[in-house]
Amino acid sequence: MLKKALEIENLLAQFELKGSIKDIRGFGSGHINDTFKATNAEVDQPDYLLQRINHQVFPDVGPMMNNILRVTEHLKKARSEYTSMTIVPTHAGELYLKEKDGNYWRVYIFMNELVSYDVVETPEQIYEGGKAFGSFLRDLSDFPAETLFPTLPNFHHVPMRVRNLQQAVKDDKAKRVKKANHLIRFALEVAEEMCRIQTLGDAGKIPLRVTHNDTKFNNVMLDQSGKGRCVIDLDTVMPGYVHFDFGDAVRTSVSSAPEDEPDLQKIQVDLKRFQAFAEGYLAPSRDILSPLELKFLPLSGAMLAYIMGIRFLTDFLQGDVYYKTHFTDHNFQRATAQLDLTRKLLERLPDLSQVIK
Ligand code: GN1
Ligand code: MG
Repeated sequence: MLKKALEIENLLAQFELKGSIKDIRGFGSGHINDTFKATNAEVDQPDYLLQRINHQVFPDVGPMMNNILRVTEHLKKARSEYTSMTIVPTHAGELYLKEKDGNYWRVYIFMNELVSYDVVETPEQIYEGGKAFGSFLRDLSDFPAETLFPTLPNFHHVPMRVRNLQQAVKDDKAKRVKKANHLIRFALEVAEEMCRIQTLGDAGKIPLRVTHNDTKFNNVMLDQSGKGRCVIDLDTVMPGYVHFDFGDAVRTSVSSAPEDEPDLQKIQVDLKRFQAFAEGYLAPSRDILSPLELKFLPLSGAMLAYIMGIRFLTDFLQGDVYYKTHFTDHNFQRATAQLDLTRKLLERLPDLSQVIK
């Protein structure tokens, strides 16, 4: 629920803001946190992004914010062509505010001159976004990954996600298994194939790196000329495999259809889009990746579409308890789209591998 404007103003007054706020409104399309834009009355002072952190999903707000601070500071020092998010502390010097009612809030500087796309439009934008994500990986390759707090342990762990799905099927809490049977069947059919990258990781054959873990395309900001400038939404930055970041960006850029597209005909794997993304991502990062990491990049898009597909499906079966939904069956529609994309990405695997080669 949106708090009354006055309450939000009081809340903002506890942060180190410059100027004075003239307007506050809901912002963005995230599925987890509540986001607002606070506009400054003074033109030469910044606008701000205010977020209420969903602490059901993120129980350890302090360590999470500490990860974000350390990573953004490292990125700013990397002196690359990219910028990074800036946390605005409270007057008490904290990275977030805990209210008496138990809510957690934080503030960032709003990047007015930059834009992001829920559905990315051109190969040039895809290349630029890919390059920004690839640079993120490279610029953090000298950061000690093991010192980051595991904000959401096993976040992209496919075997665990499959077990959660199986449990939700067994419980059938919302009495929706019948409706979703065809999706469950497909999900279990491809489960083994989808576990391959995790198996390599468990065997120590691919390294843990600092990864973003939520590289859907609306988490990269481009400037007015279309150049990639900043990777945002660092809540899930923690140790992971390159495949998590490469795959989530492939999932959200390879087709011109949105994540919850109801018309499956519109979900297509466009090789030109894939190539633009891969070229962008690998330009800054190719040199740090091992042959085995490179070899499994083509499979990673299907893996991330699969992870999202079964997470949406699990949430649907549990009665929509995790993601924000905008209509009845929204999670069902999302799961249907993401599992359809999984199947299509698996069918095109030989072509994707050809592009990476
Ligand atoms: C959630 O915060 P947001 O909306 O970018 C989710 C991601 C999913 C994404 C699907 C913490 O991200 O893992 O990929 O929705 N984040 C969390 O759109 O669960
Ligand atoms: Mg997020």
